[in-house]
Amino acid sequence: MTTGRPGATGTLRFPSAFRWGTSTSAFQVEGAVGADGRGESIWDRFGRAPGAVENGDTGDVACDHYRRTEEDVALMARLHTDAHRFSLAWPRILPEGRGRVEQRGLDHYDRFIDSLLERGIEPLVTLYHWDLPQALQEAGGWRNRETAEHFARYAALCRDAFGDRVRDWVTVNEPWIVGLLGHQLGLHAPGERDLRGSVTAMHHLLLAHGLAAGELRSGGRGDTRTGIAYSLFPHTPDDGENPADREAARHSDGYVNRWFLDPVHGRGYPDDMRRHWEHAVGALDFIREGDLDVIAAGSDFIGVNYYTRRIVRAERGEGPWPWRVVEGRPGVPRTGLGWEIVPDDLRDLLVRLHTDYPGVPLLVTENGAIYRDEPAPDGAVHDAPRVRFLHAHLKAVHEALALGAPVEGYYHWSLMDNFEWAMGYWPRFGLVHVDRATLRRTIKDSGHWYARAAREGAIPASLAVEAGS
Ligand code: IFM
Repeated sequence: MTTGRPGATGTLRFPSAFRWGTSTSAFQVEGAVGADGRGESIWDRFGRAPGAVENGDTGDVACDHYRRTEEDVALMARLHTDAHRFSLAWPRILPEGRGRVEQRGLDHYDRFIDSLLERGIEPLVTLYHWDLPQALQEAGGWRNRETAEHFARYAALCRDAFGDRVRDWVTVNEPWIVGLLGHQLGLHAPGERDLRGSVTAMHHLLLAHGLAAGELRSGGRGDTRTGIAYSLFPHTPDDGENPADREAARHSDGYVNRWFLDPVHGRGYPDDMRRHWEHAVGALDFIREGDLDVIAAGSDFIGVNYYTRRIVRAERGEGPWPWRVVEGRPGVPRTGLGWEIVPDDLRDLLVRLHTDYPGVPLLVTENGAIYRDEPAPDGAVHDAPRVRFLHAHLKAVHEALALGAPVEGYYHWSLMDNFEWAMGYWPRFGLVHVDRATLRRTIKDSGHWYARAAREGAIPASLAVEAGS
C-alpha cells in the first residue's frame, strides 16, 4: 500500500482501499435478551449477581440494537463508514450452545448483513465476543476442551448461513482478557478465580480459533479470511536504564501478547512464558499433541485492539509474576477513565507486528476512549477530547503505513455508547451518544469529524467539526 504524503494543507491521505469502520459486540448493544428464542449467556447470569456490575446495570436493554438495526445501519451510512465489525450472539443461534438451531437468530443476522451490504458497508464478523451460552458454562465452559469443538460446529453453521457474503471473520475477541478477567480475577463472566483454569481456558480459546478457522475456510466465498482480535498492550520498562525492568517488560509482553501471537503464527508457545506458567500452575498437560498445528492454521490477519500501554517494574506484585504494573507518567494525557493516551505506541505496535510476523495484514479492530459525554443545551454532544484522540491515533496509523506496516483498516470502538461490561453504562465510548432513558441516538462531534475523514479518505488538517454530515 502506498500512503499519501501530507498535502500542502497538512491533510493526511490514506490508501483508497483503506477501510473506515466502526466496532460493536452483540451483548454490549443488542438488548432484547428474551427475543426470538435467544438462550441465556454467561453475561446474563453473571450480571445478575449482586455487585458484579456497577450500578446494578444489565445487558437486558443495552442499546436495543437488535430491534433498531435498520436505524443503526442508517447511522453508519451517515458516518460514511464502509466497514463494520460486530459479533454474532452464539446463544441466539444455538440457545444451548450446541444441538438445536434457532432459525430466528440466523434470520436476524441475515437481514443485518444484507442491510450493511446494501449500504456498501463491509461486515467483519466476530464469532465470540464473550457471551458464551450458559448451558456450555455448566459443562465447564472454556475450561472444558469440548467447548472448542462446539465452537467449531457453531462456526460451520455460521459459514453455511453467511459465508456467501462475509469474507472476514474474527473467531475470538481478546483471549487474554477472557482468561484474565473472566477466569483469573473473577471480574467478568463467568466470574472464576482460578489461575490454572485461566491458562486452560486461554488454550482452549486458541484451539477453538484454529478449529473454527478450518471450518470457515472450507466453504463460503473461496476468499475467506480468519483472524483473532487481540488485546495488545505495548510495554514500557519503568526505568529504561535498568536491565531488570527491561527484562520485566519483556516477560510481561510474553504474558499479554506473545503467548497468543506466537502460537497463532506458527511459533508455538514462547519458552520463557511456558516456564513461567509451568512454575505457576504445574504441567500444561491440557496442551495435546497436534493442538499447536491446529492453532497455527487459521490466521490470515491480525486484529489489533489497542487502547493504552503497560508500564512495568521488576518487583513481585500480586499473583505469580515477577513484575508489577505501575501508574502512568505524570504529564501524559489521559482518557476519562485515566488510561494514558499514547498514540505513538499504536504506530510502534503496528510496525512491530509487521516486523515480527511479516506479511500478515493488520486491522485495527478496536481503538477508542471513554469520556462522560452528555449533550449540551444546544442538543449537540461536544466531545473535543475524543476528536483529538481520533486524530492522534489515525495519524499514528498513517505513520505506520508510511513505515511499511500493512494496515488495511481502522474500526473505531465504538459505534455508539454501550454496556461496558462490569462498569455498566457510565463509560461512554461511542461516536454516537445514546440517551439511557430514551435510547435516542445523537451523532457526537467526534462522529461528524470521523464521517468527514471516512468520506474523504483522509484526516482533515483541522480538528474543526462539520456538523450535519
Ligand atoms: O468494550 C470493550 C470490548 O468489548 C473489548 N475490548 C475493549 C473494549 C473497551 O473496554
